[in-house]
Amino acid sequence: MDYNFLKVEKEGGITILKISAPKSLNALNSTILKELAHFVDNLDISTRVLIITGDGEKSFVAGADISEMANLNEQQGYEFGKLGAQVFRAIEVLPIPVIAAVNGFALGGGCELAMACDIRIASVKAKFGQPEVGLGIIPGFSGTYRLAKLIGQGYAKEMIYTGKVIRADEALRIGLVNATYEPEQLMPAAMEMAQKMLANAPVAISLAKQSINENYDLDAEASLELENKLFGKCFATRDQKEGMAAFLEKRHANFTGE
Ligand code: CO8
Repeated sequence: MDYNFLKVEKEGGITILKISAPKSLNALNSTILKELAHFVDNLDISTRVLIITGDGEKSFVAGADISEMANLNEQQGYEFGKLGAQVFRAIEVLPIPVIAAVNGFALGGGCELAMACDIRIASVKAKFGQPEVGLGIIPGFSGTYRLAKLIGQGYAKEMIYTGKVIRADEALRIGLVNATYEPEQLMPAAMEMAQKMLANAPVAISLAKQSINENYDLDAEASLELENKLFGKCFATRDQKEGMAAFLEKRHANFTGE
């Protein structure tokens, strides 16, 4: 499929996805959401780390497309929200690490997209917010769920009720992003992080991701049992034998993802 709003680049095992709708600061309309869904469903299996960023210098994603939402009725609003939530969930459960390199505005659905990624790093020029209540709606692409989990209910409620837009240094302080960089250093930093991941065993990373993601919604007993099961699974992989043999033989491991 040819994409009108996505730009895809590959560098070894790293795929870089740019959301590109320059006329609306990369706001997400339903066509972009469908392109994203197609991209995620058909992600090339040689991709071992995905980096998502916004095209241009100003914006990561400035939210869902307000012009498309303006005249929706209740059922259409439900369906639009569901489309976004399903795409973001598909990103969240990809069996590979996904890094959001937030290069500018990450508002509304943009902040929600970043939160569906495993890790967020940001340009010092990035701005974050959930301004939906100022438009008469709530965060509808799973923002009420993920923001509260990521930064705690107190600050999530403050951000959502006030709709305030925060700078990257504040996002760093509250744990919404892991690190901030000068704009020109953002993509190199994302690539460097991805390269470090590439050096490790892919199945182990995927199982660790599954364990962290699924543990979130379980009680302590179920959570520890899940981790235990996934830990056991690692021992069925060639990479576990290779990783431990390499350590014992004092050499670098050669992981194959088996
Ligand atoms: N939707 C549509 N168009 C947008 C959006 C958007 N979210 N954001 C920016 N644009 C457009 C502007 O309308 C403008 O278009 P034009 O040139 O034709 O007038 C163009 O992009 C450039 O924007 P500005 O001129 O406003 O640029 P500024 O630098 O002055 O301001 C801002 C940048 C601060 C980002 C400003 O554009 C802004 O406030 N945008 C809206 C941000 C926002 O409110 N986002 C949240 C949207 S709601 C949402 O995401 C809900 C998700 C859940 C949906 C659930 C569905 C039921």
